[in-house]
Amino acid sequence: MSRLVIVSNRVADLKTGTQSGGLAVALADALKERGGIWFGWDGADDGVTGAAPQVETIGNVVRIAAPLSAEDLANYYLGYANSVLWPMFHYRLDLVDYRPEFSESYWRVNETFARQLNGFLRPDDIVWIHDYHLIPLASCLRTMGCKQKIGFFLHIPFPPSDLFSAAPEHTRLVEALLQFDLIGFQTQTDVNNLKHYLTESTGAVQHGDNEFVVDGRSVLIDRFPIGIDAASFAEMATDSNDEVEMDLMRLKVLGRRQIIGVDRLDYSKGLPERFKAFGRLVEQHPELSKKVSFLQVASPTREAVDAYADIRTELETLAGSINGKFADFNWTPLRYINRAVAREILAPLFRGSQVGFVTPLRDGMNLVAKEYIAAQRPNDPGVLVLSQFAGAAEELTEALIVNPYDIDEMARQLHRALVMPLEERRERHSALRRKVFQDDARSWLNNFMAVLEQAGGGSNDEPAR
Ligand code: ADQ
Repeated sequence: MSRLVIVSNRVADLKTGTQSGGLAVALADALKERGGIWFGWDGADDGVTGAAPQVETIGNVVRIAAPLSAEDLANYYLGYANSVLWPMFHYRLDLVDYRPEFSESYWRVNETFARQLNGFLRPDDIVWIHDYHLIPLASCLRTMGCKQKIGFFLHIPFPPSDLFSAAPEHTRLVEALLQFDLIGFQTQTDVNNLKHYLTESTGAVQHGDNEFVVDGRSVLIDRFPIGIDAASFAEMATDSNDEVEMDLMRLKVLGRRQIIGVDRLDYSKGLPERFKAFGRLVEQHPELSKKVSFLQVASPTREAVDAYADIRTELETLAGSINGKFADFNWTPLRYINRAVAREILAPLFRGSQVGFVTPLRDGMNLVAKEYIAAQRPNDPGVLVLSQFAGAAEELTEALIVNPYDIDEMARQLHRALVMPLEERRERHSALRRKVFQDDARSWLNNFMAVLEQAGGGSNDEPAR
């Protein structure tokens, strides 16, 4: 079996690993089985781009942690990746902040990473590159003569052709993408978006359903919806945690039900709309006064980017005004926690909450939706209210699917979730649970690897299949 080489923006901590999500664990397990390399940025903000990376061997896995300078972090990571590609791929051209220095840094950092990684590659390695930070990496490796199979998985959405064509450097980005042998997306919508672009705007010729041939190279494009490690998350949800138990007990004694939301504090997650929908629910249903509360956990990210600072201020104002209007001396309708919470606490909190409220305006997949389902008690499960614009909605069709821009509809579906009879809750949950357990992190990984192993091969000299 070939060695596996994983490249992600930030290299995983392969020693402790426990605090990370199911994805990092699944990838690390696959690496340990096959042997290989995990390459990525070392996470520090004071390095020298291009300086020797830190190389550590753990069993049969080599961890390569590359440094970046503060300037490149500002321009490559916060700049091009998170102020150009992130908004563009989340259909938010209005938030794209394109600057030449961002672009210069993005392409140069990718070239530097390629040069550093290339020295460690063997001819029969299989390379799997993750996410929008690293779109140019395969083309840089190809220029250096790499002929290995190289796959790419995009964790975020891929925008419709019209929108993408309006973005700076779209041609250059797609030319870089076409140097992969396999391009994996979360949903069929994303797959179709790239296919339309290729058909309309490039000379790529489609063969069958998902193969494109460009300049004699074959590229496969397919959907690989990501999953969670459902079994271990479900187990974590049953582990007792004193603080969570006390809080849930208090809610029970008061006859209060809980709606829960958990996100990174990102404008793509639809948080202001969600807060407003909860406010609307409480306003339209006075009988729910003191009977329901909404717990929103939102951890700050990318705060140096203006759009993130703006959304934080907006949420603080909204939370204050909803509580100011509806709270009583013994009831806080909306509890808003502005930091990360350990998974060991999140899992039982999901289990103790009667509604999972997951309403991004646009999301690649959204793992919180799957975690909420995995954490529920099968005999008395809660209800998932899910945005139609989360990738997860393509699979989790038994959730209450909502339009996150429609505040009234969200309030109506929240109410429906809160009063849903046990039998309907069980039926919906058992269908959802089956999917979340079946299509878990491990099966996602195996499916992607199986297709990549069969993919065309990276050589520009070889004729297409
Ligand atoms: P994210 O945008 O980060 O991921 P998501 O899929 O929800 O979004 O994953 C977040 C993970 O972090 C979940 O495991 C969640 O439990 C955890 N998390 C979120 N907020 C937290 C908080 N406040 N405290 C503690 N933990 C928190 C990107 C894409 C998604 C895609 C994933 C995986 O944007 O669409 O599903 O990658 O491919």
